[in-house]
Amino acid sequence: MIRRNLISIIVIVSIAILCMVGMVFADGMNLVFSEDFSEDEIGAFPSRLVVDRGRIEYLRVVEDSTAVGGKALMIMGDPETNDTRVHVELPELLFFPPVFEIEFSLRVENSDGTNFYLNDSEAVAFLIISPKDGKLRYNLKDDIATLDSGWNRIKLVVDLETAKVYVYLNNMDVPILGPASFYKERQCTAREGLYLRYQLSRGTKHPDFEGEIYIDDIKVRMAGPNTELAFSL
Ligand SMILES: [Ca+2]
Repeated sequence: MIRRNLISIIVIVSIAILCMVGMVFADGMNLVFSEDFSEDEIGAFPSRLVVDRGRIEYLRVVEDSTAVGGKALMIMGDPETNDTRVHVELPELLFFPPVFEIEFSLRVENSDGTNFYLNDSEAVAFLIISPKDGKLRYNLKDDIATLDSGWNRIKLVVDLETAKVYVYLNNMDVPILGPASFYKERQCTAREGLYLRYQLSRGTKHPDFEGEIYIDDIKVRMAGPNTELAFSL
């Protein structure tokens, strides 16, 4: 009787473990970073992003009833400094998977001098996305889509192994671009220290740039069986 109970327990525990493993690997992508600024103080710097260069008047969390959780990150071009910059560090993993997704919401009031960069630890740019005159421009060359005047959802699917990227805008089923090459056909050799940078240029070089954008609901997902494990270490 005891033995039969023991076997039952082992079977139940095994099924439970298999179910959990199945959930983790269901779509092969694990959420490793999520930020909607709802925990941040209004009028403060974003607490979980890294502010490289920015004054609080031009870079801060603001109240926004149309944003997820009622708050968003405002970034504006600063007439006194050449760049307002903030970045999201991609998690450093022991076994960095080759494919990852970055998703965020974007609302553009004025796109002057605005670019988003995917950089490595040595500040080499692999990807430059620019909201420009109501369009989305890829790697400073081609306009790939028209932005909505309200919130837009942008997703980048990046494969470091093949050095290719897919860009999605609002419709997450069909990419608007891809597979497309990295900026200047670069390869990504350094997999540690990758980051996505939001940058607005202005300062004395471009005093007429009055860029103003809003960012919200940033999510980073990574593929591969190591992701969950590495994050629990
Ligand atoms: Ca939000």
